[in-house]
Amino acid sequence: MPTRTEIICDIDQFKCNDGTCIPGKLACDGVPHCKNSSDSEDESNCLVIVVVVVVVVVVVVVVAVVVVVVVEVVVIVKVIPVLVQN
Ligand SMILES: [Ca+2]
Repeated sequence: MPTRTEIICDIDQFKCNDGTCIPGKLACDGVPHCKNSSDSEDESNCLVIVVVVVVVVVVVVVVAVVVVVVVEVVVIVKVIPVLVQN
């Protein structure tokens, strides 16, 4: 039984469907780099990556804003009355 050699790309590389490894920075740069590909897979699914990054950034910002608002409300409700009484 013949054995298939699995091509393993480095962690900073993108693996094309034909097994070719290209530098990761060439993926999603708007230029097809996978040679034997009709659908230039190094340029597909890029929108999904962008959307995921945007969603993560939005979630982080929203959480940060909520934390700041909660801290400010706690200061206003708990700390200021104590300072005013003293
Ligand atoms: Ca590319």
